[in-house]
Amino acid sequence: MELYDNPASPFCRKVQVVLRETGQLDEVTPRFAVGSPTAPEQMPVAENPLGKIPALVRPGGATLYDSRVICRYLDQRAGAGLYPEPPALWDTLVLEATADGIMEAAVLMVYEARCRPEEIRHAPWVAGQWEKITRALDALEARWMAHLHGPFGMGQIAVGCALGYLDFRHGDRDWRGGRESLAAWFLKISERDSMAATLPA
Ligand code: GSF
Repeated sequence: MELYDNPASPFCRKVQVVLRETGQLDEVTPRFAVGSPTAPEQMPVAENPLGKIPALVRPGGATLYDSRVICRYLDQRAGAGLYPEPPALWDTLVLEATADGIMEAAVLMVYEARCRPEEIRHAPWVAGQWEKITRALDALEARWMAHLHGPFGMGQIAVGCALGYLDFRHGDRDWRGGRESLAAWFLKISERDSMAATLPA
């Protein structure tokens, strides 16, 4: 299989962590891809019409995107159990969606600065993205710590990748302030081999 990938992408990192956690790293050949909505030339637009990464090309099967589909596929393929059976599944999926929402807002903030000319940038829109992130972080701190400290699975992987991306791209914004439990949990999960081997770059 071929994986369109970039080490700076938090969505690609989810897939890279799952590959390591499920022992499938050797089954995937990475294909470096870089781009944005305004520069899709080097993105796998033939494989994913949305022009986004990650995208997993499978011989004899449809290309898979987005990261949630790829992670679920890799987990099932290995029988690894990163997604539990219902009803626990619904919590895992909501937690993954929350983490993905943090990543999406954080990536849009980067694109606003990178893709949009300075004179038409809109500060309230950027502030609104950061508000989404802070609300989601507050929800993690207030409601999800028991789950995060529970059995390891896709929810923990996704949240770990989201927090790592905040450090990588928005390190000046102090997401840890007032969220001591989440910060301590992140320190611990960052020590896992799969997380340490996939630091954003
Ligand atoms: C989001 C992927 C995405 O936005 C997923 O895979 O879960 N919901 C999708 N990827 C970014 C790269 S990034 O992680 O910074 C991407 O491909 N952007 C190009 C674009 O045109 O938005």
